[in-house]
Amino acid sequence: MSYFPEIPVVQFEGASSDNPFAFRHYNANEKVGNKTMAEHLRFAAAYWHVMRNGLSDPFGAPTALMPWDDHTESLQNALNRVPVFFEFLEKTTIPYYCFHDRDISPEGATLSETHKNLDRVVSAFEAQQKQTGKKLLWGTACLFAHPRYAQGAGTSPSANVYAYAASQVKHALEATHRLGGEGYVFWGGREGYATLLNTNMKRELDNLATLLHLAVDHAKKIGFTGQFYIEPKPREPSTHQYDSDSAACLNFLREYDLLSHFKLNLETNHATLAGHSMEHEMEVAIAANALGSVDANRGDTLLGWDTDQFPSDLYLTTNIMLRILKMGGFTTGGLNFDAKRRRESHEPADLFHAHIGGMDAFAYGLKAAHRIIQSGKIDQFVAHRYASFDSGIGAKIATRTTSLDELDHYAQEIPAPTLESGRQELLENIFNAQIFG
Ligand code: XLS
Ligand code: NI
Ligand code: NI
Repeated sequence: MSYFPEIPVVQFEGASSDNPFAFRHYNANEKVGNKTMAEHLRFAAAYWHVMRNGLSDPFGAPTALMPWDDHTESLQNALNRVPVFFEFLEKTTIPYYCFHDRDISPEGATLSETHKNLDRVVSAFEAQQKQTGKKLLWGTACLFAHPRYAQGAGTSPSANVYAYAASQVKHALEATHRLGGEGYVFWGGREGYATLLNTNMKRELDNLATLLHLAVDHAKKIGFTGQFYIEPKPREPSTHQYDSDSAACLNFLREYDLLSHFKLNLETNHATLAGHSMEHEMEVAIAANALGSVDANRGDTLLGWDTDQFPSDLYLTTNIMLRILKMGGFTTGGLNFDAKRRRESHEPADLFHAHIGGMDAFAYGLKAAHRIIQSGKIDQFVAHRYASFDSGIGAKIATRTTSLDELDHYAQEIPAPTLESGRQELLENIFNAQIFG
């Protein structure tokens, strides 16, 4: 039985191919440096977008055609979706996936029935993983959709709501563990506030940190050794979310003694919502040795919200892969397409066009980033730009073995410093030369 009978298993055909269901750059086993493209890129598909996103928007009904789905919240419908998703993974050759507990299984009449539903669907995932060799990059709990979480989950003003959230985290973590997940994500869409008039910020942050500590403790208890991540986002759906950007997350993790247990899962469109570039967010995380994984998408410069579009911008993919390569590659993380088709792209075939395009854009970015590193020109320029800190008075500053007295004396003895060009335009030309190939 095939759910996508018209779609072939997507193969690499090279840049000259005009087959819309072929890769032009992503060649899984081709080596770039000392690893294959598949090893570098570690692509994952997001269950919530592929299987559950009907493509509605705040002004209009869903448009997505999902002939396999009966549009009920029944357990049977949840089970029916599972083989569809795995056929999708097989045909796109995407090796990993990510899920929220509530994407894959419905709420029951009681919390314990809800957990039973999850267990049942996880068994179906387990069987499909065994059959196809597909793997779980990370799991997470949806602590933002249900009305009970309207005022927060780990930051709810109600201890009972908090307990519900904790119960969900426990079961989602156990499901992730059962499926051999390499990571577990916390994204706090409701962990923030709408107004400070009713908010005790300190109390909410303390409680949120406790939830993360409890999760770390529980992971130890059940033997889950995967990586925990926080995914920053400044707003949407909440007016202000505590995990607003890389710097805010790192500060929170440090303050509450969680930095040794967590890394960041950075999403491009969240970076731009926070008023940063993705490159900026990555540099901040990498400097703290805390870049774990990437939610690969992009925003639209003309729209101010999280459009979660598929990555197609080669500048962006090159910049992302440049930083991934420089940090030595992903370990537990990967490139998760947390991206949705446009509402107008409602046919199943569009799911394939979207992912094929994203995979090719990242494969191209990987090759360009590798060429940039190989040419060494930008790295040499940057090294030279800071070379004055490698010896003499600069080395004393770098090793913090000087004083204001010494620097004062030194500065008065030397000729006035002259300005050296930052060469931004030259560097942009060098970067472009490698994108052109
Ligand atoms: C929403 C987030 C979400 C997380 C997982 O904006 O990107 O999808 O990745 O909860
Ligand atoms: Ni995301
Ligand atoms: Ni997002």
